[in-house]
Amino acid sequence: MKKTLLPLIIFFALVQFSYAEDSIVISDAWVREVPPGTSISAGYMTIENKGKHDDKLISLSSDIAESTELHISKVDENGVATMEMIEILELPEGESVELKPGGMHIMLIGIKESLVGKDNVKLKLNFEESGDVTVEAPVKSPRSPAGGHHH
Ligand SMILES: [Cu+2]
Repeated sequence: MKKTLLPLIIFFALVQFSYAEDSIVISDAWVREVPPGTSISAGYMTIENKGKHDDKLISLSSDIAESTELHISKVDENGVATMEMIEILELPEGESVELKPGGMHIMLIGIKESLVGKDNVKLKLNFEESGDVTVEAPVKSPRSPAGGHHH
């Protein structure tokens, strides 16, 4: 019994390591270009948990904004578009979550510098299990006003 214990510990240490490396996969990230002087914008992406554990997105930050929150756009019973803050986003094993215009989004509040002419915005996502994941999200100006983010 004693002899088998050490290899077992090494095995679990390796599993833990590889898990932390690539369990969260982020794709299609972008940030909405807004006119200079606009204090808010939004970021979108697909977050996929390819790990072998459930995970949670617990906080967000960006150098260009004073605060960064996860929101979901909703339409209330009077047809008025509103947004709700999501404190913690659950990411069960094998699941993916799409952040897109009209749905869930990363709200950039208190933008410090103009996004016009900027190529990328750095977004840092902090996961309970996987730690920090930094994304370089290209700044895009969507052509279709239907995808607009209303406040
Ligand atoms: Cu919002």
